[in-house]
Amino acid sequence: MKLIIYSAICALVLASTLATGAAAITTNLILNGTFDAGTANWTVSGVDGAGGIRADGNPGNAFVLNAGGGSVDPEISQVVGGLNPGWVYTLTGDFRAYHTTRGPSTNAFSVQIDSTIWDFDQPLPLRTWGTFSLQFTATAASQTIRLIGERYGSDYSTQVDNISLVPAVPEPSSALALAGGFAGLLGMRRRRI
Ligand SMILES: [Ca+2]
Ligand SMILES: [Ca+2]
Repeated sequence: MKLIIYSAICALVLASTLATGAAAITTNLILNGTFDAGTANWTVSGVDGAGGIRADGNPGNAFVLNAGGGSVDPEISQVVGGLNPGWVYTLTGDFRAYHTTRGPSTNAFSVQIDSTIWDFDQPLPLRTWGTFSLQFTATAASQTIRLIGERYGSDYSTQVDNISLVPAVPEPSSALALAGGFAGLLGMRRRRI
């Protein structure tokens, strides 16, 4: 009887773990993170005519954060809903130094979530795609994600694509490792009886 209960608990934990892992790769809380729909769902601020949507993304459309290098930094932002306060989330995206006359440079690109800022160095060399990634703990059900270029008075434009925001739960590989662990425990339990 004990073995049956133990097995049932293992099965429940395993099913729950696998379900959570699967959700991690399917639910992107950012809308139009690929820019396939142009600037839909995004608010654009401080971007000049040398910036905006371009078709040479990774792939398809992507957004170029460009301004004149002055005090107003070019940015796009999106208010993300559906967050669970207290949960940890992972924000990722592709980015690269875009214009040929300047950069790549350090601290030329930032992500700001409400009042917290993460600075990133542009990938080397020029026009090589890289990935930025950060984790944060949600403090409200809805928060504002801002992607900002030409930071701190610089004139180093950045192109962004494939923006994703998902809960930072175990990846499917971790879930499978856990499944292996549970199976091993079950086997040990059986041998002892
Ligand atoms: Ca794209
Ligand atoms: Ca510029």
